[in-house]
Amino acid sequence: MTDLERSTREGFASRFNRAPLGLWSAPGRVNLIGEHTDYNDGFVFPFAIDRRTVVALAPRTDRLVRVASSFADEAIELSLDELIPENLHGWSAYPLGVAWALGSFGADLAVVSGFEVYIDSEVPIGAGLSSSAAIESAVALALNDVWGLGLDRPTLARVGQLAENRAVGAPTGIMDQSASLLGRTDAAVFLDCRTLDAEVIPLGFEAADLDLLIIDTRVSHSHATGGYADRRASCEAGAAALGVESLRDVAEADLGRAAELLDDETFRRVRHIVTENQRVLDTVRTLRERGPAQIGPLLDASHVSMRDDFEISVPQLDLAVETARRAGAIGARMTGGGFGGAAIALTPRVLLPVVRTAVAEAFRLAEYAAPDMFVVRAGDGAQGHRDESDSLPAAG
Ligand code: GAF
Repeated sequence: MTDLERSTREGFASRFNRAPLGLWSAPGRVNLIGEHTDYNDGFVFPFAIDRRTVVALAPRTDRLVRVASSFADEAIELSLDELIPENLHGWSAYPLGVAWALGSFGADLAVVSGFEVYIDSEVPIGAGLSSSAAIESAVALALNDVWGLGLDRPTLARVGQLAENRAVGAPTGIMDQSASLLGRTDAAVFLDCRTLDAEVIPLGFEAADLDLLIIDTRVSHSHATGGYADRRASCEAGAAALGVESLRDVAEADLGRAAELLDDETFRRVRHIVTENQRVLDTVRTLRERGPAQIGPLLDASHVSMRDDFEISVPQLDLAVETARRAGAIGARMTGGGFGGAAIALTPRVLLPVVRTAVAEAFRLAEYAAPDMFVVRAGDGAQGHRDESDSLPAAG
């Protein structure tokens, strides 16, 4: 048992005065490439990281739900009869939103049992590593088991997305939950967000002596407000003006016509999505044919596109990316929804200290808050087990 699993079990016991039925966990994610393409029916290539959220959960015999966590003092209580998005607020909207969303995927919320859940996490909050998807995926896996729903993992990803869209109010796509549920050690998830076909592809970073450095700028962001929804609306407006169902249906060869039909800003939003989809395909092909040391230019081009066309970067992210590249990273880009959060820098292991020092110094000179920097590795997706058995079969 890991330290985090032990502390989650203890947190449950001290909060609810009994033992949980079991522990379920799910990781945060890093997106290697493919940004804002998920809600445009496009391609993404994220991986689950080696930092997890653990939930300890036990059913009740009545209809009460009680939710507690290591990151909030108060426990939230409500009856399953009151479980609607309008009643869910703050951090508890993530776990409770999942319970509500399962009602759209086969759970009969009028008859299922209440439950108690305690949540602890080592996924940094606000760093752009999807601490939210980690909670949603762990809770979805736990309730899928405890309520006996038999849903497969792609469906559990849709449950988490629905919770995020309706209970949290962030109009996000399917990428983060898919990575958290489908990820594997040393591999990334190549996901077609239109068909939800997923392929797990080895990254080979270890063998190539490469590390993925996270540079968390500590500029906070929220996808429930402002820019994220605005970008999504621009994409939908662009698709409508071009007469296609989604921007997935626009090819690079169509961009000339798009430039004539669209205003400059909408055109640049569209161009980011179209070229980013192609960069995901190129990254997967390059990785397979030439290895991870060759994908750097695609990461760099992705950042430029997000900075100039999609306009979701911030000066701290640009500085992190430029400095890391100059200090020896083979490719770097902001990752996640943007407007803050983290950059990634794919770095030869021997140059890690040089890159870290250069970025820290650049931030100091610019008088920005010191960034938080750490290496992440691709880890396994969500998993869980009840106490009385060693392990549960994978969902689905
Ligand atoms: C956030 C969202 F949750 C994802 O669905 C995705 O759109 C991402 O931003 C941008 O690629 O993480």
